[in-house]
Amino acid sequence: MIRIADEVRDAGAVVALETTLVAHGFPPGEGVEVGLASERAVRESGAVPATIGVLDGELVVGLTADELERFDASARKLGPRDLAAAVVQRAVGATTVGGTLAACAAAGIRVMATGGLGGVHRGWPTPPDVSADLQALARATVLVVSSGVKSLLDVPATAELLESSGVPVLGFRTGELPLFYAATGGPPVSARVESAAEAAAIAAAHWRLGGGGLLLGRPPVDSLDDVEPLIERALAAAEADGVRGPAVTPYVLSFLHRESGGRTLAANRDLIVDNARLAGEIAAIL
Ligand code: PSU
Ligand code: MN
Repeated sequence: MIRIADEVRDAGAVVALETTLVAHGFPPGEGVEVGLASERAVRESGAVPATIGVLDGELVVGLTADELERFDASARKLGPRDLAAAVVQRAVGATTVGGTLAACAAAGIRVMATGGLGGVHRGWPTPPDVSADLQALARATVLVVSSGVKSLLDVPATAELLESSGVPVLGFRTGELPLFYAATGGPPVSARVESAAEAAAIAAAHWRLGGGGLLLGRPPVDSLDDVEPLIERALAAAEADGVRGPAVTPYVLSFLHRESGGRTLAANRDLIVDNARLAGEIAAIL
């Protein structure tokens, strides 16, 4: 039911990568390129990438490049609760951060990278939409490297929930949780770190103390500071089109990619690959 690639099983340092951003976060074809670029970045840091998804009745930890090609917009989006059904029903299933963390537990992986964590959607409790990423992170024994929480969400509320759940929120050379496309303006982190080694040491200490998941926020190198009006337009369009639940994030991302003339797309790609590189450095140290 679970297939772990030999290279992943034998590796000392592994970084888990998700497939929802591959299938649903980019225009057709480009998501696979981002996934492969992330894998290369992990390798350049001295770790082995384990891209995770459900295929042909198995939860695969360490997809091949050919297998990754099958993750297009028709793939199911799999949170933690969806893994079993996708395996039994032999669906092509793209794992979210939460779904990927569930696989990390099964495979013993301690570091993962993504673009932006899911969280509390704006307007809570209407809709009462909170990503399963948060509970999964609280339960996992994994350090997630991201550019904070996706800023189409209610980031301060998400930060509060992370605090309530006992999840350390580390800032990579910043005291503010990055706002996905924007480097500054987010809520304060619980601790600022200056290096990959310091983040690795804190994660190891957190686990020795019986703790679970940690978030490490790495700010995007090229900060986009003018996206908020576009995000508001995207959310209004989603509402007008009756888009709900798991469909909201893919809808909003593609709206932004289109309406920004590709600026958010380039930013999203770069930050994902840079997060994968940093995650690789941390895995190599751990
Ligand atoms: N980061 C990106 N693009 C994405 C995601 C993260 O740059 O598409 C995905 C992750 O898989 C995350 C999901 O778990 O968005 C959150 O979806 P939702 O808001 O529906 O929980
Ligand atoms: Mn949701």
